[in-house]
This record gives sequence, structure tokens and C-alpha cells, in this order.
Amino acid sequence: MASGLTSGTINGTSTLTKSGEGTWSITGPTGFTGTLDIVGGTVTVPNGTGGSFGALPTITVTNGVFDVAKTDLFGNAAGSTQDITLNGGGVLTNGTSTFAGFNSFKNITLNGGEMRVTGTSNVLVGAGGARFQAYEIKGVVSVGGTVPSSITNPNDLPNAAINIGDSFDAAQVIFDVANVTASPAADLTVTATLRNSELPGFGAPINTGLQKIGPGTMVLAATNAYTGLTSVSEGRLVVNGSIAGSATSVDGGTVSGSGILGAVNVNSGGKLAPGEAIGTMATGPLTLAAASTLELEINTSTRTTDLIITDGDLVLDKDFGSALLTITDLGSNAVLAANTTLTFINYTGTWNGGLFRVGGALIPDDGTFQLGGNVFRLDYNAGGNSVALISVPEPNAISIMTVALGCVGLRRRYRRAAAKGT
Ligand SMILES: [Ca+2]
Ligand SMILES: [Ca+2]
Ligand SMILES: [Ca+2]
Repeated sequence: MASGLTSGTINGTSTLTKSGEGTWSITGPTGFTGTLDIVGGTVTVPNGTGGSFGALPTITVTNGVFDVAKTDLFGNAAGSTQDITLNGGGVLTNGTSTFAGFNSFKNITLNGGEMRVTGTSNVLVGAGGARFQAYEIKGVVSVGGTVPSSITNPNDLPNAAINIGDSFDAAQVIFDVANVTASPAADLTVTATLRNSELPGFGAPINTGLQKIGPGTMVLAATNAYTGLTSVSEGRLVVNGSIAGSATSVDGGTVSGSGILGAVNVNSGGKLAPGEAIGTMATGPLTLAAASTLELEINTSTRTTDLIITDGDLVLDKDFGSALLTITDLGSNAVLAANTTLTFINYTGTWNGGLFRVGGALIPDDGTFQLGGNVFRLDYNAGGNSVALISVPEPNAISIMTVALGCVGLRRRYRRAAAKGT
């Protein structure tokens, strides 16, 4: 088919397949209501033209580009129920100008495809100074296929964010991510900025957030602006950018990364794994509930450790069985000099007196335990506001015995404390 399709050129309800390298530019109303299947080249609906479809039941892009440069091609944020599927090599774009399209989608299926911000809007939302979004995602983002998918802003365009959530329900967008790499490697990487949806009538933004489900790994790499809840129930969410405006609830699965989070609540069954390998994570107030896990990595060869910088209080469960601390040595089990300090949490607020379990044992403040060739003292208020592992003088035969006796002593002290109900 030639470019410059208008009404009369395509219509009906059958499947329309775009193949080959050329571009179809749809500049007039088509009334087409069938299946649009892009398997090569580009289909574009330029902004400022009369290009339109009827209600499209299915759009699938595979090894091609669907360019929704025209604003509200599927209706506005209130009305759009349009879904789209982006398979491997399939890319969704939104024009190239500074008056680019902003479009709303309901459910987005990414089977190795890419949702790409290519244009930015200079249209103001209300009087607040914010700009219209590049896209709004109203429903569920499902990630599958056999290669990773992405949501990108490759030119780092300003005023080019993606709204998440439904403006009319204040919902979280669900990201259901399969483990397509069959490894912890990323299955969905989001480098575009995610932000709140707006109220109807373009008033103040509403607090929308996201929910991560599915066994795969989702990476958030941008400095995101949304302020609704981030909740994780399965798989892995890696925050390497910022979600500082959002509270995070880890109800299952793992939150990791070297980024900036807001308040973090790790609930029973949830895991917090700062850094990718050895790294530093920043959080707001941090709460680790009973049967939650802090996965700490240290390296005795380089004397380095993961670190959580907590702006606020550190709350460790002390009523229902304590949080778990697992420690993995990425080094070669080097024996550390006495008093080597591996600080793994800094907090600006107050520690509530709750304790970690290490290997099943509840470790009181300044209690000791052995890890490989080292014996560590666990200090929950080192220097007043840090949690640290501090190596105890060399664990030779005599001192190991001392440690063993010390452990018995600690257990006795703990029993006495428990008996007194303190
Ligand atoms: Ca994976
Ligand atoms: Ca780590
Ligand atoms: Ca202490």
C-alpha cells in the first residue's frame, strides 16, 4: 500500500498487516475497526491531522514501529480503553516534536517490545506548570516473550513522563513481569520517568503508584516522580534510580538496587537486598517486620559491605519473631583484623530496640556470632546511629572457645531477659 492512507483506503473489520520497510502515514479518518498488525516499517498517525481509526480491538507491533504522534488517538485519559501488544522488535513511539502526542492505553503487553518516549509535550496541564504526559498507562503491563522488554526515553527529553494509574480510580498500575531471561537479569527495564496521573479536568495530580507481580525482574532506572504506593509481592524490583516520593511495601519477592526509595516496609516473606552485589541504597524510615529478610552482602577480601542509608527511624520487629539477617561473603573468607567495622545501616532517627536473627539465633545488641573465619559483634547503635558488624579479635582456637562461652552467656542473658519480660 502507498503512504498517506485516508478514509476509503482502509476500512472494515479484518486484519490489516503492514510489512516491508516503508511508512504508512494515516492523515484522515479511516473508520478502521479491525486488527492492525505491524510486522515491518512504520505506521504513523501525525499530530495535527485528521488521521483516526475506529475502535481498534487489537494492535500488535512486531519488528516495526507504531507512532502515535496524534494526541488522544484513542480518546482521552477518561475514555481510552485501547490495548497494545509490542512483540520483539516492536516499538511504540509518540512523534518527534515538542508538540508530540499524548495517548492513554489500558493494557500493554510487552513480549520483548519497547514503549519509547520520542516526543515531548509543551501543552500545560492546568495552571500548575506541569506538562502533558507522553503516555498514560491505565491498566496492566504484562511482560512476557523470550527477550527482555523496555520502557524508555532514549533522548532524555524533558517534560516527557509517563503517567501511571487511572486518573479516575487512583489505582496502582500492575506490572506483571515473567522471568523471560531465566535468570535474575532484568526482564523489564524502565528508563522513562513515571509520575502521577492527573485528576479529571487537569487539576492537581493524584497519588498513583505501581504494583510489581510475577517472578521476573523489573528495573526502575529513572528519577521517578509518582507518589502513590509501590508494592512488591513477587519477583524482584531493582530501584537504581529514585522512587523517593513513594512508600514501598515489600510483601513478597525482593527489592534491591542502588537507588533512592521513600519509606520502606518489608513485611513477612519480603526481602530487602541493598545494592546489586555490593552497593548502597537510600531509604526513608525503614521497617523490617517479623520473618522479613535483609539480604546483606559483604566482601571480606576488600573489607566492603552493602549499606542502607536510612533517613528516619529503624524499626525491627520485636514482638513476633524478629527479622532475619542473611550475610553472604562475596570475598574469599578473609580473616579480618580486629575491630574491622562493616557498617551496613546508617539511620538518622531512632532504633526501636528490635533485633535480627542470624542463622536462627536472635542476636542481641553487641552479641557475637561466627561467619566463616570471622567472629562478628553485631552493634545496633554503633556510634549512636549505625548498625555494624565489628570483627572480634582473631578467632583462633582459644578465642573461638571464648566466643562459644560468650554465646552461652548471651543465651543465658537473653533467657533471663525473656523471663523478666523485657
Ligand atoms: Ca529475569
Ligand atoms: Ca547487595
Ligand atoms: Ca550497641
